[in-house]
Amino acid sequence: MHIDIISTVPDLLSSPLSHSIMQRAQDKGLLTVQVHDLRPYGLGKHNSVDDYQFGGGAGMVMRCEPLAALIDELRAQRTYDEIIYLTPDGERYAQRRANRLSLLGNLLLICGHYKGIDERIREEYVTLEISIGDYVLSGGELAAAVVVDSIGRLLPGVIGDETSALTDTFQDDLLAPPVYTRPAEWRGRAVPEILLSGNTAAIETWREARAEERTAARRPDLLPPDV
Ligand code: 6GU
Repeated sequence: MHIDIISTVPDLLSSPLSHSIMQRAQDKGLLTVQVHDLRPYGLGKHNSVDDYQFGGGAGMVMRCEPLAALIDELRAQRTYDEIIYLTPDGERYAQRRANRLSLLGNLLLICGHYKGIDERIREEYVTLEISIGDYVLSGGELAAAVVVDSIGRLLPGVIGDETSALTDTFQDDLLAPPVYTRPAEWRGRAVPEILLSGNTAAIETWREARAEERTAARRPDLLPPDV
């Protein structure tokens, strides 16, 4: 998979994408991520990428021309399966979307700043708009890092234990059950005995029950409606 990211603050993206699992995905050649600085495409001697909004109101809007110039340049090199704009008024991001995106080949992510990007860029180029939750970030970069991480770890071969991504919280609309490692007793707290029993069927039943219990307590919205 190849992911291009357009940003006015590319530095914000370098650190999260160059650690542990993201780095492993890239080292193994399973994922390539390229961050493209929008600033050189800005207008005038200050390379301006934003302007006041028509109709008045606080906050600047990112102009069409710099974005269009960079997007056109990138599209001349690749065909994108999705052109994604990260925005708090986008579709709420969840595991289902991460799963689907992880099956694609080329993605282009656009990070906005200020009041966002001119609506006409969304109409002209964007095929998918994503929000990572109901709160406002100062720019799309952290959201883009979230999206890239959530996709990257799903690519076959990225995570060592192939089954581990499948048992994640949310992967079957349930929160994950509690997990334990050594020592078997710590500060008077014992690990649930069943986990030491070696009875894999009983352990699986126990984990399912704990997952359902935890989901009912913390995220009842994830459970199917009562009939
Ligand atoms: Cl994708 N962008 C910004 N700026 N804020 C957000 C967001 C995205 N998702 C939630 N809040």
